[in-house]
Amino acid sequence: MSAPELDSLQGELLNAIASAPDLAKLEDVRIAALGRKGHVAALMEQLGALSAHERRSFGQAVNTLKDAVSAALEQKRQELTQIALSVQLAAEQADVTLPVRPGPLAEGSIHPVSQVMDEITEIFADMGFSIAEGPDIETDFNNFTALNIPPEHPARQDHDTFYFAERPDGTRPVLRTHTSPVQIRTMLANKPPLRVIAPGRVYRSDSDQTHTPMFHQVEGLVIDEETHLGHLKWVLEEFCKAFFEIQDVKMRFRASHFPFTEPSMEVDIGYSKQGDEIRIGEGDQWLEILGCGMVHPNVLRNVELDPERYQGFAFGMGIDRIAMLKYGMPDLRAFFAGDLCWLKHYGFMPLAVPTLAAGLSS
Ligand code: 2NL
Repeated sequence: MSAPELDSLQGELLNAIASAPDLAKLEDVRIAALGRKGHVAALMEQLGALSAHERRSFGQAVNTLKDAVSAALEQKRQELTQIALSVQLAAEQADVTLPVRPGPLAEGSIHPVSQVMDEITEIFADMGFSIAEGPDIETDFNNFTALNIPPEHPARQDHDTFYFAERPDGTRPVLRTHTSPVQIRTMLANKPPLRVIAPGRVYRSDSDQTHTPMFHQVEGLVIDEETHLGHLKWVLEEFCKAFFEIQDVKMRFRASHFPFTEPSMEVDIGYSKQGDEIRIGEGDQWLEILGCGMVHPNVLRNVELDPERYQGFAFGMGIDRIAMLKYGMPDLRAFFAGDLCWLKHYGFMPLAVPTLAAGLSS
C-alpha cells in the first residue's frame, strides 16, 4: 500500500470515528481498524513481503496511522461516555417534591382494638404490671366459682353464657365471660406480691346495637400486704391521663356492686361535647368507663390466700368502648365486619408501635 493510500485509509477511519453516534458503533469502528482481522493487522501482514528498507518506512507509517486512530478512538470514547451519562442523568431525574408512595405496608393496618390493647399494655407495663394471658375456654371454677359468683347468680344463666356440652366427668366448660379467670390462674400459680393485667377476648350471649357476642376486656389485679383504695385511685387516674393523652382528668367513683370485690365502684370520666367533638377530662357530663374494687376476701380464700394477711385491688374495663371513645368511631358493629374501607380509614400503621416516650397514638 502506498503512502497516499495509507493517508486515505487514515482519513476514512478518522471520519468513521468522528461520525460514530454511540459507544457501540464506535466499538465496531475500533474492531474494524485495530482488531485481529482489522485494517492495521492486514497492513502488518504485508510487512513480511517487503525489503528491509521498505519495511522500516512502511512500518513507521503504519504505526503513525495506528497511533492517530487510537488517539482519535480514545477521545471519541470519552466524548460519547460523557454524552451517554448526561442522557442517563436527564432520563433518571427524580422529582423530590412528589409525595411519597405509601408502598405495601399501607395495605395492611393494625385494627383499632389491637392498637388500644397495645396502648393499654404499654401504660400498665410502665407502671410495673406484667401481662398475663389465659385460654378462651375456661372451667366453671375459674370463670365463676372462684370469683365468688354463686350458683344461682344471673351471670351464670344459659342465656348470658356460652356453655359447652357437659363432659363425661360432669364438668361444663364455658367461653370465658371476663378475663378474671386469668387472674385466678395467676393467683393459683404465683405467690404475692402480684401486679398483673389481663387483656383479651371475652364472650357473652348478647347481640344488638351496642353489644357483640365477642368483645375485648382488660382487667388488672394487685395483691400484696398493704395495697389500698388510694393506690387503686392513683393507678386509674394515671392510666386515664396517659391513655387519653391529657394533663388533667376529672373522675368520679360511684359505689356499686360486684360479687368479686368489696367495696366495689364504677368509675365515670368527665367530658364535654362541642358539636360532634367529645373532649375527655373536662366538662360536666359523665361517661362510665370501668368497674373496680378491693378484692373480696372470699376470692382470696378460693385461691388459698389468707385474707387476714393479703389484700389488693382489681379493675375491669371494656376495650372496644374506650377505643370508640378515643378514636371517634361511632358504630361498634363495624369493628368486627372486616370491611377493608373501614380498616383502611381507622387502622394504624403496623410499625408505629405505641410507646409512652414517643406518644401513644402519634
Ligand atoms: C367491669 C367490672 C371488674 C374485676 C373486674 C376482678 C378479678 C379478680 C378479683 C376481683 Cl381475680 N375482681 N375483676 C373487679 C371489679 C370490676 O370489672 O365493669 N368490667 C367491664
